[in-house]
Amino acid sequence: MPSRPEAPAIAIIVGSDSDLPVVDRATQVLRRFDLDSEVRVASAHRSPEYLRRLVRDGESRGWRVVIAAAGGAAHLAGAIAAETVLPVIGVPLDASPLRGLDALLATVQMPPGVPVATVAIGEWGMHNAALLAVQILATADEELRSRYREEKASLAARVEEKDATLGGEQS
Ligand code: RP5
Repeated sequence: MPSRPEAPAIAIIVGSDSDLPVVDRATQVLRRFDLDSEVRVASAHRSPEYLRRLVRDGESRGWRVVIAAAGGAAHLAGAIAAETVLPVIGVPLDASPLRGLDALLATVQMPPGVPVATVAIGEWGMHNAALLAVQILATADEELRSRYREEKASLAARVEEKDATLGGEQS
């Protein structure tokens, strides 16, 4: 496995290269905070040994939080959480006729002892997974925390602007 000496704090692992299109949603969010991520493909089912080595190597190189996105009977996030003490955010993807409900249940319903912070299915989940990763890093980074506060303030301002376009009329 290609190994680099220093890694970004955020890793995004997907179960297949067919999942890669949704990764953009997360990397765009991270870029707003000037954060890089390391995007990797590894499967809990098809390449369990490779996944294990990837996670152990990533943790030793400096990953601090892992976003794991997979579809179908998605055990990726749980399998990663089994190998590391890093926080793992699971993103269920819509990749089968069950439209992500299968991945949601497989990802969210972890037995006690091995938590996975599961977010929404698909693009919304990728977006929020990136924000959650920023929040986790921000617990030990005052500058990042302050930027996150600004992000929330601008979110609120955008809602108020949209409301203002209605002319402030009450129904
Ligand atoms: C999962 O199976 C992957 O995360 C992907 O969402 C799904 C289908 O994978 P491919 O058959 O397209 O490689 O493991």
